[in-house]
Formats: sequence, structure tokens, C-alpha cells
Amino acid sequence: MGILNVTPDSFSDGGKWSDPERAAAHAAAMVAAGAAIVDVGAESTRPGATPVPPEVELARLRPVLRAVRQAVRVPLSVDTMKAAVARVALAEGADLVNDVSAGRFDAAMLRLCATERVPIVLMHMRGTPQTMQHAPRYRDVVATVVAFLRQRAAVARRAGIPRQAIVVDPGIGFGKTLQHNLRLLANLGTLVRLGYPVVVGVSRKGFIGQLCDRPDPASRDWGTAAAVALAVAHGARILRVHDVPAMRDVLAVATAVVDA
Ligand code: HH2
Repeated sequence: MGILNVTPDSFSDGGKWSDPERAAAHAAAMVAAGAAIVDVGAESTRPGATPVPPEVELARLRPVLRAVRQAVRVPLSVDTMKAAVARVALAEGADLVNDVSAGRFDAAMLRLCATERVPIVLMHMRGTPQTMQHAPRYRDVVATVVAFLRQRAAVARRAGIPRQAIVVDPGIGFGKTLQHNLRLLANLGTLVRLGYPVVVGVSRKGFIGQLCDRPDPASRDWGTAAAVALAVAHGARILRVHDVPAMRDVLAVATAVVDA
């Protein structure tokens, strides 16, 4: 899953892809390099990011989604917590919804995915992007995240989303310390055993910067490669990444070893 952020403030690629033509060219390049899904987001969810109203999110998203839809044939996911935004994105050709609030932010989101018959990514986040990094504490982070995703998947199914249209994500960096992120990655198998495909988003995140002493997100791709390979070894099925050409090779090797 290649990342395309249409935001002025994303932590790694903020401001880079707001122009529809450039965004479409970048999406096409990611697909040519092996991306099977392109994830388009128009609201940053980095810690402390300012939330934007749906009109602003849509004004950023719509022209880019239109251009990207023309440029690539792979499924497009829309990274949003708002049903109003997802509805327009689906009408513009998006194929699935990536909701970092797992349907908690907007009560209409799960019903929308059910009636539109589209898959949804349900991600664990503690609190909101504004509050999530305020002293995160868990008795057992792995058990908490797995129980949360089991419960959200059950809610999604009650809303009419079939089992095979649900994907889960531990939410690396969303209300977690370095140790929490590491424990989640090391114990990903516990989440895999829930029976839903698992998405992992580690790309260039803060915990990699901490481990490698790299403040600049653009310099975190080697650390990202290690985390991606280990996530695959522990059963992740979809990897959300910025540098698709590099991570395609990482995935080719890691999946070959896992499948051997
Ligand atoms: N991480 C980010 C955004 N969306 N979606 C899923 N399913 N999993 C993730 O780990 C995830 C996500 C944050 O990264 P990014 O999009 O690069 O930055 P920003 O939120 O600042 O736009």
C-alpha cells in the first residue's frame, strides 16, 4: 500500500502531492514500482495534528482522487475518519476505506461501508491524534489492541460489513511509546490469529527515528525496511509505505523466506 498524503502537514510527505497532476504521476510511479493499493489521505493524523473540517478535507482530496483514479487501475483507499468524505471518495472511484478511528469517530462510517459494499481498514488508536501521545499507558498493550480490534470488527459485522471485507491494523505510533510499538510488532501473531488480514504502517515513523537516532523522517527508510521485513515474518499482509520501490524489494525477499 503506497502512501499519498494530500496534506500540507503530514510528517513525511506533507505538501508534496497537493497538485493533482503531480499526485497522479506519483501514484502511477508507486504502482509501476509494485504498489497494489494507493492510500490517499487529506487529513494528517500525526501526533498533535490540527483536525480539518470535512469541506477542507474534500477540497484537498477530490481533485487529486479524480486525477489518480484516471492514472492507475489498482484499488484506491481513502484515509479518512469522516463518512461524508468517504462517501464522496467512493463516488469518485475509491475502492475501500482506511479509518484510523475504526469507525468510532463517525457513527455513519460502518453503515456507509456496509451499504456501499466496500472493505474497511479498522485501526487501533488510543484517544485522538490530538491526545494520543499524552503519556500512553497500557497494562498489556498487545492484549488491549487485540481486544479492541476484535470488538470493533464485531461492531462492523453487526453494521453489515462481511467478515471478508474487514482488515485490521495495530496502529503503530497511535498512542504508543517506543516499547509499545516494539511489543506490538514482536507479537503481531496474536493479532493475525484473530483471522482478519493485518495491515501495518511503520513507514518512517517516530519509533524508527528514536531507534536509529534519525530526526529527519526521509532518512528512516533502512529502519523502515527492518520493521517491514519483521512485520511480514510475523504475518502482516499489507504494508503501508512511502518508498514503494525500496519496500517492494524488502517484501519480495521477506515473503519468499516466509513462504519457503
Ligand atoms: N499511519 C498514518 C496514517 N494513516 N493508516 C493505517 N491504516 N495505518 C497506519 O499506520 C497509518 C494510517 C500516519 O502516517 P502518514 O500518513 O505518513 O502521516 P500523516 O498522518 O501525518 O499524514
